[in-house]
Amino acid sequence: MPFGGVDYFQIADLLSDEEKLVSATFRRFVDDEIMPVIGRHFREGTFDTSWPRKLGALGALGANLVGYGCPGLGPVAYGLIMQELERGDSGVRSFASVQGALVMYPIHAFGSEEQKQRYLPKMAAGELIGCFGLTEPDFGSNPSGMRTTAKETADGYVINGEKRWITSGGLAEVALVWAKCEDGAVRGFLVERGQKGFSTRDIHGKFSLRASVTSELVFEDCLVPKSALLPGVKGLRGPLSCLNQARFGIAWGAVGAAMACYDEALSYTKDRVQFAGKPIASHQLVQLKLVDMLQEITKAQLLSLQLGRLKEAGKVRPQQVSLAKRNNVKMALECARNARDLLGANGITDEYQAGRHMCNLESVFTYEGTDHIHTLIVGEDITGCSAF
Ligand code: TGC
Ligand code: FAD
Repeated sequence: MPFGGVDYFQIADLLSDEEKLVSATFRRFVDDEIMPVIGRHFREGTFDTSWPRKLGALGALGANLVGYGCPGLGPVAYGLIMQELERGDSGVRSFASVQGALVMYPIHAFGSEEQKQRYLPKMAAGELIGCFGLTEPDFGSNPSGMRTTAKETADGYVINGEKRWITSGGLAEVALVWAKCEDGAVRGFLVERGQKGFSTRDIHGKFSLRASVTSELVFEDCLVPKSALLPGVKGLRGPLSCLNQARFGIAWGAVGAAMACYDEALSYTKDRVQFAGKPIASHQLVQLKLVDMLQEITKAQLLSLQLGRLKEAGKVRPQQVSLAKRNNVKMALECARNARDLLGANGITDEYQAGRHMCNLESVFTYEGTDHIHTLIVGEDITGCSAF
């Protein structure tokens, strides 16, 4: 059942049969393959390296791209995949987002035919992992200030610089790295693991996204061939257009995490008894929290669906994607915090999901444009005044 039974307004009736089937397929996958092991991976801080191929076999990687081994699904089906994956864990959705929206999409949209043939089929199958290096230690919200450079020589480009907070960095065989060329223009380069002068270091001690690999990428006089350059895009528009794709998936994904928290809180409060032998679900203040969660989830489901239909019709604007990412992530974080509260002390253990989702969503609130940055993107759109 799409929306996993959290469908107060029969929104599933607005989906096509194909969209319902895709949703059900990934619901089963998450129940069978993610839920039994995610608690352990989160606790141990490990990413399950069997996931990429399993996700690839089901068509989750670059699901909305056409050709080169990609399934060519519509945006709503793609969004439903992200929703189901993030119902499992934001780290699993992050892996799929980065692979599909941040690495495969730009290769598909801006790559040479040779690059498409070389990378896309293997990436779609989950046989080759990619990462996206935009953020630097001193340039997160403002990537235009990046210090990583690419200098053209007779043999290719020499890249120098450092990227930080890069999802899948330590796993990736290919890194899409954004660097400034001598003319000041930002360009994308596909740098393969093993290239001299390129190394990665994983970041440890995370409270959040513990079942996802997050790394630094270091480039020290790293010479890449001319064929490593993404030929089809120049300027910050390149990486920012990838972010539109990934933010769209996050807007859907966050609703999945919220639904998992609501489901868990609803069933817990019906079982947990306090005062006069009554379940805590019978108290008005508890019902208020449950109803607030359901109400906000329902609004976010409708927002994502209309965002998907606009994308399908080729009418979606980046600012609309920003509004949806901002609303849905904030909503999911609030749901996770409320669910954690309703679980009492049990909510702080990893025997339950709410605490894990709550910690994960703190990253989702920050990455792919912080809540503030999306506020300012929409603020500029409606007022015409830039407030960055
Ligand atoms: P600005 O001067 O506004 O624009 C520069 C050029 O880019 C174009 N542009 C866009 N193009 C496509 N899509 C968009 N959303 C675009 N926004 C702007 C713009 O038209 C212009 O093009 P041109 O041809 O005229 O040069 O740029 P700015 O430097 O003022 O920056 C604007 C700002 C602050 C909104 C942008 O820098 C921003 O979005 N910052 C947030 C950074 C961010 O989100 N980083 C995410 C890193 S990746 C990540 O977090 C992965 S997490 C793992 C996972 O997804 O699961
Ligand atoms: P900063 O930009 O320093 O922001 C700190 C605070 O200042 C925030 O509250 C922010 O909203 C606020 N702020 C900044 N500027 C303004 C302003 N003008 N007005 C108002 N408030 C402002 N990046 C990648 O390139 N690839 C990845 O794969 C990737 N994966 C990530 C995975 C994880 C788990 C995390 C946590 C991050 C990842 N990132 C990745 C980086 C992410 O995109 C950045 O963390 C994010 O863009 C914010 O940058 P920052 O952390 O430097 O924060």
